[in-house]
Amino acid sequence: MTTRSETQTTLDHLLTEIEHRNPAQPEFHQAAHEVLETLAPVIASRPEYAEPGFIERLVEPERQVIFRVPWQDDQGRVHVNRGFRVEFNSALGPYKGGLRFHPSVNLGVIKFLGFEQIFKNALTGLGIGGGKGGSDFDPHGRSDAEVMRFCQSFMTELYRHIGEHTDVPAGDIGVGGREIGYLFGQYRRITNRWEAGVLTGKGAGWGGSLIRPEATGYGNVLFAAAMLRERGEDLEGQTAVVSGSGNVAIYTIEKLTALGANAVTCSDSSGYVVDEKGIDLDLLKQIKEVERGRVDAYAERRGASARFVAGGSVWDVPADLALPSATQNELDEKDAETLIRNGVKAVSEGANMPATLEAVHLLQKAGVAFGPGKAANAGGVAVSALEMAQNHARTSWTSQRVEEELASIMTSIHTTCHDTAERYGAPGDYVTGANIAGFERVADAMLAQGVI
Ligand code: NDP
Ligand code: 2IT
Repeated sequence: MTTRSETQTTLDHLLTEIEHRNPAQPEFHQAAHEVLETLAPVIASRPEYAEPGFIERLVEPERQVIFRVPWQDDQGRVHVNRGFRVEFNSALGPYKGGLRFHPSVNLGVIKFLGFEQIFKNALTGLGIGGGKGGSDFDPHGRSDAEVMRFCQSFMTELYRHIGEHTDVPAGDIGVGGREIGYLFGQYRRITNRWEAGVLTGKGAGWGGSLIRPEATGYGNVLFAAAMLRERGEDLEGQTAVVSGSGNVAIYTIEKLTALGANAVTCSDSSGYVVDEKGIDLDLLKQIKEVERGRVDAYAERRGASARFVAGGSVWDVPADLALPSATQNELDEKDAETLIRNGVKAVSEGANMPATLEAVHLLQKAGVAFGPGKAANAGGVAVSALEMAQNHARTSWTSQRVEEELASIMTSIHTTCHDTAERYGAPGDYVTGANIAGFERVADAMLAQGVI
């Protein structure tokens, strides 16, 4: 039996090798680091996990597809973007994970997201493997017709790699209901199949699940509430800062408000809004979901309670809770220090890897309850898996049923992370709990299925 410290040394060597073999992929290195720095106790406890080559298989995607996406804008000019799909691990089920359309997308970003997705999906307890995809296409300022032509071109290549039993994409940054509609239409046209389960996040009238749009945000608030309950508190009367103003942020604010908290901020890449009275969701939804506008328009139309701060950090706003819901590395060490100074009690990640490694360490050291994204934001992919189940049975569930299932999955993820952390000598450390619990489920399936 190897000791924990010998195991950690092996893992540290492996991390160096990962950096060498995957140059210029800092986000992937960071995600691998965050997981591997917590696994020593579990790997040291089972010789099979420590077998040479085992962790090496876990950090190497099963398949990576990169393709050209040419499309024409409304003026007839040709643009060439790059498309990606990283099929990381299918030991537990078909690859499952979103598509991101954002100019910052590159292979390293998609690999970090795919790697996170393996453990997140395992934590849901459902039969889904891990994958992620997207493009460096920027949908901001593009007409519906341009977005449609882009989606059609993207799917004209992607269709051959996906399928309800193979790989099931969904939305992420820049990909919502509109894009899933165009992507589904082109898949159906090319394949001549009504294969509802090939994509999730579809419209409720044509195979989508009720509560899928709300699921990530609602789930994150339920996770934050569970962490607070552990400390003898609840959401009632707590002030919350939320970043982002897209799908995850909007439904995070909605659930916080419904459970009695006061969500006072939202943001986008132009800056942030503080609204002392609490964010007015009807106005935010009108600006973001209908008009596809910017958050400064919210402050302009809301009146005296709200102000817009161009640039700056939303984490400067004092609050009991912080729910980062925009993008990776949006909350750094300095932001963590500010949050701690302002007495934050819990930070729960709606986005994927929004807190840097240094920020996570600081928050945990200060005794702040920290919910890592792979646990806290798993409600979205969990309801995607419920959408697949409904598609398979050719049925649709009521919103009440989906919401009850979501609540029970989030409670179970919280309990699993909490209890696993305790079992491995790290009480209250949800990062360790999530990583080990997700790892155990995937690793056992990989071991049972042989060296492939
Ligand atoms: P949306 O595209 O709906 O919204 C993204 C929001 O984040 C926008 O307000 C956007 O502002 C802001 N944002 C994005 N990139 C940046 C950036 N580089 N700098 C500053 N602001 C930025 O995406 P989602 O709400 O779906 O996703 C948000 C996060 O949640 C992502 O990390 C995603 O991976 C994660 N997530 C999403 C799930 C889902 O079901 N959708 C499930 C689990 C996690 P702007 O418009 O100015 O770019
Ligand atoms: O990061 C994520 O979990 C998502 N973007 C949702 C993935 C999904 O397949 O619903």
